Formats: sequence, structure tokens, C-alpha cells
Amino acid sequence: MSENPGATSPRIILHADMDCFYAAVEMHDHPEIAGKPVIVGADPQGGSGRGVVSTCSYEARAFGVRSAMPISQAYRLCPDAVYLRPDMARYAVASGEIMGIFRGTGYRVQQVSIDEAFLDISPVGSFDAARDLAAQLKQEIRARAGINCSLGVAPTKIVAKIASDFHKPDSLTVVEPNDVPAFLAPMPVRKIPGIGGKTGALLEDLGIKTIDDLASCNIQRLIGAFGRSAALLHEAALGHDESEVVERDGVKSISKETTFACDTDDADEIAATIEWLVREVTQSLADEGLHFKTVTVRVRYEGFVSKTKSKSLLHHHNDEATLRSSAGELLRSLCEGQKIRRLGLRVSGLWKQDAGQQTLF
Ligand code: TTP
Ligand code: MG
Repeated sequence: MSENPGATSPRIILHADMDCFYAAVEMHDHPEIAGKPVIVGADPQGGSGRGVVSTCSYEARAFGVRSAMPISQAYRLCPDAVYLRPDMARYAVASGEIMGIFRGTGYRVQQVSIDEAFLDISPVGSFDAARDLAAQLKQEIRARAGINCSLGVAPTKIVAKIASDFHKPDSLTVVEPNDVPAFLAPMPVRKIPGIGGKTGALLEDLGIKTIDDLASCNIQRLIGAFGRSAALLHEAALGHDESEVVERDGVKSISKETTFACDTDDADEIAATIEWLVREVTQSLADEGLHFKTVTVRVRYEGFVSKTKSKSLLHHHNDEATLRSSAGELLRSLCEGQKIRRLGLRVSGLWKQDAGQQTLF
């Protein structure tokens, strides 16, 4: 059901993000506050409250209120709003209901946050059919969960995510493969997921303001400023993104890969990259409370030949040092003097520590 229909067909990825999620659930549960400025977050205590806004309705956004803003500032901007404390248990139920609608399609679903998911809907076969499916999903979420969402449909995850945000709220944006460059070109670089404050500021200092500026920037200039992240930035600006929609439920493995800006056999560059992969994978393990037993390193050499090697450990581990030494050992056995194009690290044989359970190691 979830395989690509053909090697030459573009993938069709859908990204869904609920609109003002916590506030939307509250407005659904309490129709009397629907259409009002609703702010979910800390207690404003008449303007002297501490803490921040979790989210707010679009009516509150019209006053300038935003997620993560101090609640005291929100109160100054919009004292007459309806202020509510978050009800996480309720939002988890709503989230489960929505993810259930996505899983009910039979396509591969990757939940990425409480209100956000990617679906690989390639088997629908065309972007027209994808648009129809997306419209149906919007309707079903409206009917069953009582809230609005914004959907993006595109050939890659990054473009689908940018598309879902494009006309928020209550929107559906389809970007067909031929339209990707024109869609991305005029956008600020910060629209690329992962380009946050620091990278965004550095790019802007270099005069790179739009995604088109980044796409047409000389790669050597980017390498000078961003080192090994340069290739990823450049690829993202070109709309290239091979990352897959990965089922997260009952996670079977965690992996992270990266492509070198130029094929390399430089030991320092390769060591720095595997170190970065080790840190990224350890962070994901920590985020999900998982331990691993098997480590796999995948190397793609110049000319697209790939090799993988795995090693299974005696016990489960979750620490950076064990992952680093296993990955290093596997990498040394794979490097045969050829230049490397892409490097990947995967951990599998995962085990989740139950809440309250003592760590074994
Ligand atoms: P988002 O999807 O980022 O925000 P949103 O759904 O409220 O609004 P929209 O997507 O329409 O822009 O986050 C989902 C939920 O996560 C949000 O409803 C509340 C919570 N959240 C926080 O608690 N703090 C934050 O800083 C952010 C950004 C979100
Ligand atoms: Mg949202």
C-alpha cells in the first residue's frame, strides 16, 4: 500500500498541522468561546502572572499574541481574551483521534508532534488524486474532531511542511514537482524547517535572504560559513529532500544520514561527521527514552555504490560513548580509501524503559 508506484514517479507527501491546536480543542469543547480571542497558557493573574502562552486562537493573534510570549505581555496586548490553563490529557485524546484518521487511510504515517504528521500518499498516483484525498481528510477532521487544519502536498517532506504553513489557517496547498522552484524561490530562508535564529541570522548577514538566494549561492561560499551543514542547506533550498516518512509507532530503528558537500576521503571531515551523527542519534534515543542493541553504519561511495555493516552488542545501551566506539569501529572497516558521498548511522533492536522502571545499566 505504501510503496512508490514506480521508480520514476515523484513521491507524494502530505504534511498536516492543526490550526491553533490547544485553543481549537478548547473552542470545540466550549462553543461559547468559539470565535473569541482565546489564550491557552499560564495564569495571567491580572497582568502580573509568570510563564508563557502555549498557543492562542487566530482572533488573539490579531492582537499580536503568539506562542511562547510571556503571559504578562499577552495580557497587555489583549486583556479581554479568554485565558485557559492547558489540559494536556484532553489534547492527547484529540491528537490520538486525528492520528487515527490518518492511520485509517492505510498510508504510512509519521507523527512528528502532538498536532502534526507526514503521510506518504504516493500510491494515490497523481497530485490531483492527492488533492482530493487531502480535502477529504480536512473534512473528516472537521467532522470527527471538530477542528480545522492546514495541509501541504508536495514531492518532499520539507516542501510539504512549508506548503502546509503557506496559507494557514484552514488551508490546502498543493505544490506539484514542476512548481517547487517557483514556490520556494521568493520565501525567506527561515521558512526552511531547521533554519532557526542562528543559521537564519548568519545567512542574512551573508546577504542570503530568500530561498532563491540560497539556491543560487556558490556552494564553496556556503561551506566557508557552515562547514558540513552547507550541502544540506543548499539541497533544501533546491527543494531536494530524500528523507522518508517513517512510522514512529513501535519505532524499529532510529537513523540519521548526511551527504558531504563534496565526496571526501578526509579522515578529519569523516570523523567530525560521524561524531555529529552519533550526537543526533543519541539525542533522538533520549527524546524517545530508547536503548539500542544494534548499530549499523552505511556508506555510499562516489559512484553511488553503498555498503553497510552492523554490530550487535551484548546488552542494550543508550549512551553516546558506546555508540561512538561501535560506529567508529564499523566505519573503519568500511573505509577502504574510496571517497565517500553519504554517511548514515542507524540503531535498532530498540528497547523502551517503562515509566518508573530502574535503568538496567
Ligand atoms: P503549533 O502547531 O506550532 O501551533 P498551533 O497549532 O497552536 O498553531 P498553528 O499551527 O495554527 O500556527 O503547536 C502545536 C501545539 O503545541 C500548540 O497548540 C500548543 C503547543 N505549543 C506550546 O505549548 N508552546 C509553543 O511554543 C508552541 C509553538 C506550541
Ligand atoms: Mg499547529
